[in-house]
Amino acid sequence: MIETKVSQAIIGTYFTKLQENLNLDVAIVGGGPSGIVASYYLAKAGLRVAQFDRKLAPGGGMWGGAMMFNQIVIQEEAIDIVREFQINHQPIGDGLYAMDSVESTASLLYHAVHAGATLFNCYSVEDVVFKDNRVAGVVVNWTPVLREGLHVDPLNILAKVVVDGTGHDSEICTTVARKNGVRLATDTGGVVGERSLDVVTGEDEVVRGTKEIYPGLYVCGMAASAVSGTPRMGPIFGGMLMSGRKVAEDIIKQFKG
Ligand code: 48F
Repeated sequence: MIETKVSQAIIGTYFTKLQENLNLDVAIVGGGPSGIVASYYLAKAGLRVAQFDRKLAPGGGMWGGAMMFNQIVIQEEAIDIVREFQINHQPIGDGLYAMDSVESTASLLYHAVHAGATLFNCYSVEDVVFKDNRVAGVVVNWTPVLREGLHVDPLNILAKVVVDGTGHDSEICTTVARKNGVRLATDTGGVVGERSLDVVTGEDEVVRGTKEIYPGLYVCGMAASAVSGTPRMGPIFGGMLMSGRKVAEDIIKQFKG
C-alpha cells in the first residue's frame, strides 16, 4: 500500500541519514549564513560535515533582510563567494551590491546540500561532548522537547571539530566555558560580549576573530564577534560569508595539512 510505503521511505531514509552522521569530521552548530558557507566549503573539500539548526527553516538572520525589507548588502571583498553561490547581485556604487535576501539564503542552502553537507533542522545543540580537554562532539535534542521542558535525554554525535555558528548568543562557546571552567582564546578567557554597531570595524574584525577558540572548537559569524567583543555590523553580509569561508579553510588545513 502506498500509505505504508511513504512512511517506510521517510523513516528508513531518515534513520540511514542520521546513522551516517553519528561520527563527523565537522559538526556545525547553527544554520546562519556563516555556518552554511562553512558547510559548503568543508563538504566540497571532501569532509563529512553536518549542520544543526534549532529552527524549522535554517538560514538564521539572512531571510529577513533588514527590518523585514528582504534585501541585503554585500561588499566587493565577498563578491567571489556571491558568484560561487550563483546569487544575483546589483551594483549600488562604492563597491557595494544589493541582493534579494530570500534568494541569497536559498542559494546558500542549496549549494551546501549539493556539495555534500547534511542539514538537520529542528535540532537544538544543548551541550558538547568534552573529552581529554577537547571539544569532541555535540549533544542534541529536538527543539520541541526543550521548548516543552520535557525530561528527555539527548543523543550524542561525535565530531573531530565543532563550529559555533550560533550567532549573537555564541551559545556553544558560552556553554563550554561555563561548564568546564576552561579559558577560551579571548582577552578575558571568557565570552567578552558583542559591542554596538560599527560597520567597517565589525566587518574586518569578524573575519579576524574567526578561529579555533578552544581545542576542537572553532567560532564563526556573529558568534565570533560576540566571543571576542567586536562590533556588530547590521545587514551587510560580506563578513558573514568570508567568516564562513575562513573557518572552513582553517579546518581543511588542520585536516589536510
Ligand atoms: O544569527 P545567524 O544568522 O548566524 P550568523 O551566521 O549570521 C548573522 C547574521 O544573520 C546577522 C548579522 C549579519 O550582519 O548580524 O544576524 O552569525 O544564525 C544562527 C543560527 O543558529 C541557530 C539559530 O536558530 C540560527 O538559525 N542556533 C542558535 N543556537 C543554536 C542554534 C543551538 N544551540 N542549536 C542549534 N541551532
